[in-house]
Amino acid sequence: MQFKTIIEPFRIKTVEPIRQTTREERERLLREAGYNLFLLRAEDVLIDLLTDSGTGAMSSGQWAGMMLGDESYAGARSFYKFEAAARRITGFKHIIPTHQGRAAERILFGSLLKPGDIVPNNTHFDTTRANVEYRKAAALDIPTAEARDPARVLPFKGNIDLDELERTLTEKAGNVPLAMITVTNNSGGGQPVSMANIRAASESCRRHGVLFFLDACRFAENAWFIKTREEGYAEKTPLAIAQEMFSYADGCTMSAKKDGMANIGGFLALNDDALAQKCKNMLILTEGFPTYGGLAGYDLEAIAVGLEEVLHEDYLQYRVRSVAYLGDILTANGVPIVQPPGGHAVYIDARAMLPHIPQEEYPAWALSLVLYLEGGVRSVEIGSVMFGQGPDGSEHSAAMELVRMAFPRRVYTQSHVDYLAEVILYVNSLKERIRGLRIVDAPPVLRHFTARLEPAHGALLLDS
Ligand code: P70
Repeated sequence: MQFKTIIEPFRIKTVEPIRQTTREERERLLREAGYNLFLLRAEDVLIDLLTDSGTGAMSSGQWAGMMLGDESYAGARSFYKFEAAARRITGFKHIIPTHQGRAAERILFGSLLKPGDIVPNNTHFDTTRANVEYRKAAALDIPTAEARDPARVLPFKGNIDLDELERTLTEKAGNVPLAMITVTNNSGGGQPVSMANIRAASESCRRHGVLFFLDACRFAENAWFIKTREEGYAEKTPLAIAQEMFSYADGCTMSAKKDGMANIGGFLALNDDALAQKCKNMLILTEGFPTYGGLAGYDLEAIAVGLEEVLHEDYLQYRVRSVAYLGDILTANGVPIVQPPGGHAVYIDARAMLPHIPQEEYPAWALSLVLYLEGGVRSVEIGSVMFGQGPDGSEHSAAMELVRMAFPRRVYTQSHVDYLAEVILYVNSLKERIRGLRIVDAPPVLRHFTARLEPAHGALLLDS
């Protein structure tokens, strides 16, 4: 290539205005929302990095596909397209559509887990953990030790700790119906898992007769990191790499709202006939008939096209580069982030940035609020509000206090990211004035979505 700039590999055909608010308005809006960014109206947000889930822009190919949607209740043509697209990548025998990832989790865990069981995973994400715990089973996070050090730069910080996995499978034999690996590791910084790690975890599970599943939400980004970081994969296509990743697993859960490039949808895929039958029976009870699983025919079409587009090399190169672009600016200016930048998001290490705020006062939550207050930017806390509550209601500190800025797919341009960097650097310049919060009111599970908080020291940001 003659030129080094990596461009957005698309042009924009439809635009959606975004709205500036004043700082004064945002101060009021935060108060009214109980200091919880989930409770804001989206139109009061300028740049929305709350999640990369379902927030992407669809391509003209996907919109065209939607017009072909077959809305038949049973046996719709759209289902067979969707099934073929998912099977081409995963190779699994049974492809079961669901309305999103957590429905696939609930159905799988509902069919497999009994009270007292243990599910090892590199790191469970919020709904996955909650769905395991809902079955009165234990969600065991066993990332490698390096993953807990945000500043360390390593190629595959998403890896599962293979020794811990082997020990768990040996010591808890009979109580581990399945083990999982989440690609990429969302709670731990969007970090990839190496092919070698997936293969070894799979072998360990096979030896112990335990099912091995991928939580595959961001499989394409993981495949790209394998291509660019793991020896022996540089010449392989993202599709071939993804196929190899799935070949080591017995099944997967998938949220098509991420690397399915769709606004809604997901699937459960697996090889075992009896388990698939059990899952399909559950599906019919709560989601829908197995050829639509709670989705419209046009959703199935959008996912079928999205699963193909997400593996395009120019897209993946742009995707990972645009996240790293923000990460590089922050690193160069001394803002502590999880290193290296992840596939779908940059994560600020709030404990390192705000050492004066104790974990009990939720430093990452406070930082996410100030980013909104100053710049109209919405991010999400991945820290002790999200992960600090045990199934028995007890309070403990999370492993890390992170603010995740997740990039919706194909939505924001480089100047949006330049603005974002400016906001973050400004907030970094007034970090000493940021104060923590306390929870006023929260539900017993998944509290971050609806909890109400208040500043623990009178104000979120002390006057200068
Ligand atoms: C996110 C969303 C969803 C998810 C995931 C992994 C690794 C399963 C699921 C469930 C959730 C979220 C978090 C904060 C704010 C908004 C949304 N992750 N496994 O953004 O999939 O949502 O389709 O049920 O990351 O990371 P689904």
